[in-house]
Amino acid sequence: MSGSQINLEVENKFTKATIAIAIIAIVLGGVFGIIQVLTRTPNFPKLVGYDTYYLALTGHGVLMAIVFTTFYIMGISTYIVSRELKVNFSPRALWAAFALTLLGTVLAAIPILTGKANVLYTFYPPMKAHPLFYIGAAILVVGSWVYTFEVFRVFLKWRKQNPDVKIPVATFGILTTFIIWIIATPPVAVEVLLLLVPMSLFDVSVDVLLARTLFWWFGHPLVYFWLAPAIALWYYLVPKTLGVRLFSETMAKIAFILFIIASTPVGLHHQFVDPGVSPVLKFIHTLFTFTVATPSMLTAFNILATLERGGRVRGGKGLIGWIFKLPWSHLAFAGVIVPFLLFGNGGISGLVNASFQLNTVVHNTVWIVGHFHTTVGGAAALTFLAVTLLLIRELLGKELIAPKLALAGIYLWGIGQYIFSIGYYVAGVEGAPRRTAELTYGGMAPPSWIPWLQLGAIGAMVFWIGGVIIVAIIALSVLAGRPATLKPEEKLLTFNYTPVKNGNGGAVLDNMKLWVIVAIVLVIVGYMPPLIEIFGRGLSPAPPVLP
Ligand code: HAS
Repeated sequence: MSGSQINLEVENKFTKATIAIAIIAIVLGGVFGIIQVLTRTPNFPKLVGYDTYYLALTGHGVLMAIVFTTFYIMGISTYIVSRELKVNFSPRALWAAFALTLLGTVLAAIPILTGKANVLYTFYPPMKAHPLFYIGAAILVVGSWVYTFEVFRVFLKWRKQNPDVKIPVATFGILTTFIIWIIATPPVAVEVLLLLVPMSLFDVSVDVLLARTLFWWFGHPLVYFWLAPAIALWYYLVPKTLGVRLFSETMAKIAFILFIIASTPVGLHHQFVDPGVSPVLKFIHTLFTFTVATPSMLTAFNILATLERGGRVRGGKGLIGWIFKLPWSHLAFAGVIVPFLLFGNGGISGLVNASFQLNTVVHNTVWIVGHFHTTVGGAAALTFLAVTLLLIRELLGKELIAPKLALAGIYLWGIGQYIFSIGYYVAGVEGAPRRTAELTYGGMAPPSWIPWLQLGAIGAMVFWIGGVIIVAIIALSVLAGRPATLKPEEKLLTFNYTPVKNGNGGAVLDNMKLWVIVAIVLVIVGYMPPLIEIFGRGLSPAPPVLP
């Protein structure tokens, strides 16, 4: 059905089910998170032994970076696209995607939780996990593909009925998310199915450089799979909570287009220190990396300009007076602005990572951990949790049991992550490694690391408490929240879109086929040379080892 009003019963059920799984994942992942940060911090309580540390680290990475994000993004995408386009999703496709993604998650979780997959979320060979881990991961990806094609089908159906109507910005962001996903995931499926499943089942040796290159072909665009839905929510909610228009919808769409075309041919920036890939190719990926940083900076400008517009309509004067007029105590506003500010931190540290020379200083240090907790753990995860708080009222029809405490949780998360990242940035530059249970090296490590690692741990505890508060309020409001009485102006997540005809310039921006073709060409430019180099030299497979 499509048209002015559609029945959203199936879509709403799917959104509730997927976000419920996502919240369970972040709770489990959060338990692992606090265990690992306390255990690894010098002079802090060692909660677990080394083996369990790597079980927790694998569980934390997989549950947070893959399970929480994938389920949440499928849920919120369905909510947004069905409302903006007023086209129903196929119940069969939605529930098939849900079942496959959940099956894959459970199959991968069994070896993780039983300590038979301590390979971390990047599962680099030659370390090998139980076959179920890889088979589960592959099924999860297939489930997400089923969902991806359903999003495309809904969009194409809408496009056929509305050939010259502008694509609404939030839906444009969701399309961006899944175009990136469908371009980036085939290589990791090849790595898992053709290299890692045979390795785990039959001890087949694997060329490590080939496996890592296929993984990072997927691994960096993965971050924009996480980021694009969060940015789509920022573009929608920031102007909505301020009662103004987004500074520039055109700029927003250009940002999403740059994400589509430049987010994949960058993965070698995770392999700057890998031998076997020529510096020229690494440099080309660096150029693409700085290209894909541009849409985030466009987003920074677009959101900041919208904030200034919102502050000035509230009487803000002078260069910075408008900042103090913004509704900082408004839950929805805080829920998108704190992640945005965290992304200011995480994005800039990403540019350091991407700088070839600087990367040799920060690679495999806790600097990287500071970077990705303020990006996926800040920009994306906190946006998703904050929007979940809003959905309690607007989708479940229940009041939050303690909205002011939820607001405090959002700020605690933001402040804690800043403290965490600063501690880890400094310790990282001094050389403190990531992914290690032990950091003092039996007293031989530089003592200067210790206070910064401890500052990081204090920050982690602060943002962990913020997360516990937010998730507790979500759970208790679902269970015991009073029926919500929402005034029309309080309903923010309506995603009501009034069709607007496209002008010529707009039609180019909305030409998704063009951007997909450009993206695929750039992926070929970015990845054929390294693959030719790897295969041209001849593979050097390494026998698998247990972690
Ligand atoms: Fe990254 C490693 C480079 C963005 C996540 N990244 C990771 C890993 C994860 C991750 C999970 O070049 C670890 C993977 C592993 O386990 O090994 N990353 C970048 C670059 C960007 C970037 C250039 N990363 C992200 C996002 C993520 C994410 C987004 C998740 C959602 N990253 C790297 C590199 C590595 C890496 C290397 C490998 C390092 C190594 O050696 O292992 C860019 O897209 C960032 C662009 C963003 C900006 C900021 C825009 C600012 C905004 C807000 C402004 C706010 C203002 C107000 C102005 C340029 C939108 C206040 C301002 C303040 C400053 C407070």
